[in-house]
Amino acid sequence: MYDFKSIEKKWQNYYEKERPYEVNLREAKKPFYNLMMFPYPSASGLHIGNMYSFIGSDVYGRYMRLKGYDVFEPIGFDAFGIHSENYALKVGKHPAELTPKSIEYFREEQLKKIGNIFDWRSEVNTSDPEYYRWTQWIFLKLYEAGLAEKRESTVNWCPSCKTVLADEQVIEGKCERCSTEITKRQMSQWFFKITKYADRLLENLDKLDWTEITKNIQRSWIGRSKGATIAFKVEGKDEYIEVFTTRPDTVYGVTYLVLAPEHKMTGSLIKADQESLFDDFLKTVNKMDEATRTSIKREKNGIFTGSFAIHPLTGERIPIWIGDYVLAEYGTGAVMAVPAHDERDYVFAKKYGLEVKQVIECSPEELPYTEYGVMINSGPYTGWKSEDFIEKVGEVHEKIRPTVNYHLHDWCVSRQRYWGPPIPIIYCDKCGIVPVPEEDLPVLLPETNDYIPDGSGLSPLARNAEFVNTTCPKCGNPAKRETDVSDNFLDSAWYFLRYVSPRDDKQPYDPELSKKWLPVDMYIGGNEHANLHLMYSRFITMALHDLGLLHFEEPFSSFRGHGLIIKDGQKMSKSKGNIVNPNDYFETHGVDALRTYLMFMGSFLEGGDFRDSGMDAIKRFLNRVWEIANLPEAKSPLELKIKMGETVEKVQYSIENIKYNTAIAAIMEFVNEALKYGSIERQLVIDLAKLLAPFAPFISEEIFELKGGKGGVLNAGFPAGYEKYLKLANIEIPVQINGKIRGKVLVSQGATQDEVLDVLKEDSKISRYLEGKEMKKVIYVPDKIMNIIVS
Ligand code: ANZ
Ligand code: ZN
Repeated sequence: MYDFKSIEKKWQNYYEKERPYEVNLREAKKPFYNLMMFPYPSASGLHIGNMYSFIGSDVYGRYMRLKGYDVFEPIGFDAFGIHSENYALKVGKHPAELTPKSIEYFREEQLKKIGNIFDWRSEVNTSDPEYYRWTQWIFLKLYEAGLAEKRESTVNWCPSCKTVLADEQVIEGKCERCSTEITKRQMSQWFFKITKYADRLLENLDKLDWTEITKNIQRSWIGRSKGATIAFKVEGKDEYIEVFTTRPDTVYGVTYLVLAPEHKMTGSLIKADQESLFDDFLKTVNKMDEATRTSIKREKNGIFTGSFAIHPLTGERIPIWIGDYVLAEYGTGAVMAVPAHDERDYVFAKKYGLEVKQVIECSPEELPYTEYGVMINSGPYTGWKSEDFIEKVGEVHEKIRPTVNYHLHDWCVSRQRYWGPPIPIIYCDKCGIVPVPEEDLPVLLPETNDYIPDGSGLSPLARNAEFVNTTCPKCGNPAKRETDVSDNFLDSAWYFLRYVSPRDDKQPYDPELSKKWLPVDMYIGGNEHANLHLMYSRFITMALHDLGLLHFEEPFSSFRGHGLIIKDGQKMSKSKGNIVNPNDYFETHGVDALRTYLMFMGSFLEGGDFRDSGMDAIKRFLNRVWEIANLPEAKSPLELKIKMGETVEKVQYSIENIKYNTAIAAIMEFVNEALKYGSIERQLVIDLAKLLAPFAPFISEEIFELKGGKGGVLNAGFPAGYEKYLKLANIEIPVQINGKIRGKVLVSQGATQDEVLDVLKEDSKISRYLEGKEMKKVIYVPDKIMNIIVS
């Protein structure tokens, strides 16, 4: 049994003092930037999910270090913003007081203990003025480039967090932070024009080495949809209703139009006798989120406006309806309904007795028939194929215009909160919107006890006269500061740039170092950030690139999204009382066992089920490793070297493909094999320590040292020299001695007679028959059989 407590303590201290894996950022020869998602100091400690992510990322970093790369693995704290602030509010503490304490605990009691090869010199804290000064600087750069704009819009409002949120922060209609149902408000807010980058954000995905699932989440969020805009004239008025459709080939099947209740024309179209009905309708609709409204399953509701439109191709009268399944923010906020070929229109039409007109060939039982097909009842286009019509849609009719639509909206970045970087803008009666001059940055967040959000739609900073009142940098007259702070996700959209030069007070990042280290080589983290942090970071990087401030436009060359942990088959939650606290296991099983178990319990990319029995089994496995390390030293048989050779290959392949569990399984197999012998060669033990080092750093360091290694196991290079045994492992050659088969040897195809002889002499079973004898004759049939006559 190995004494994990004292061993782990010893090596934790060694890492802290000797820092064996620190790299010189300027001089490194083989830079490899290994990034993980820095945590929010927003809870009483890092939870097991954070650890899972950090360890899985560190396994990769350690492996690359073993492979001889200068691995830069920084860490920091996403300490500004609503995450930390909500936690502080919950426990009734000032965020400025609580956050540094949380950071201290995360760093000293957790992150420094888990054995990651963190470079603590690069630690960043987004709430530090030396950091957020540059967050504000980035805001100004975007503003100068016309990518930041203040505008009035319908925005998401969290009644509990008392702030607006970006679309990405509304998950199934609820606040990403506190799970409160969001409502809509009409407010003037700062937006970043991420939609200008929609195409590039989409197209670049094909070039990125990212987990497919993450790319697909982004693809559907960007939601590029090709179709057409068609204008329908309102009967008796000189006004048009525009609709967006992906199926212009069904235009002859339109039997009514549907407007979103929030559509700007509803007021003028609705007939007086329908007005009170409409008001009630609007109230119920406002309570529903997007997903519910458009769900195919839900019953659809609507009201007839009493007005009609004219079909642009047939001249028919088309009733105009208002329906809850049409969204104001998508397309034009109005649809042409084709009940014969669209499911939602079909149920709506059936419910309200509206006409169903078939225009794509199919049998009537198949309605609603939503596939492409041959167009029927479609005037001059009858007989056309849907695809052809869609393809040529720009040419068919002047009232049908080809259009591309995106689901992605501009990023709303204002927050009516205290704990964030004040948006560096000044409002002057004379000069209008005036950006704070760069040399006046940072706009410091004032220290105040008046920081609780009040829900008024203004930040608590608006109550701080000393902060608000300033002078206009342009004309010197009295002026007022913007009082909103920027979104937390802006802080984290550029932190990976800051890591290379975190104390630079002249610029956000050192250009020389950023050239050398960026873009990030490997980023590992949770997929829940696919549309949030990962999308925003890509956008900010592209924008900075376009401004000539970065040499690359994609921040993360490789990204791997990992799975989630469940406990005993169930989702972990406070209410279920099944939360796993990592620090408990540091005491009972050790960090090495926890790390190894987390990586072993399932495929890292898919997640796994945490069971205490599994922890026990891993502890026993590490004890067996320890046993091997303490076996007497002696030459090991060829089989075991071949086994090691195979293990080296499996571990390499598995880690590179983030199949950590199969890497560990291969090491276990080797350990079981090795324990069959009463002794082992020193080199095999050293190589075992190396293979285990990405997963179980401390026991590996100890074994490496025990066998005479110095300066850290990861600095000793990946195990090598097994190719010759592996080559030998390719085919089996039976060995006949004096006419009797005495065994088989493994050789590579095409091995020469001498090579086969060398191998069979190392085989303990066969070599018995040769000992003390003279070889009279050797006949080798290549790749088939070896005949030896001895006397
Ligand atoms: C007529 C039609 C006929 C449609 C048909 C579909 C099938 P995606 O792919 O998501 O872009 N639509 C347009 N704007 C909408 C809105 N604001 N709220 C709800 N639905 C809206 O979907 C585009 C299709 O969704 C459009 O094509 C429109 O219905 C509907 F056989 O137009 B279609
Ligand atoms: Zn909230």
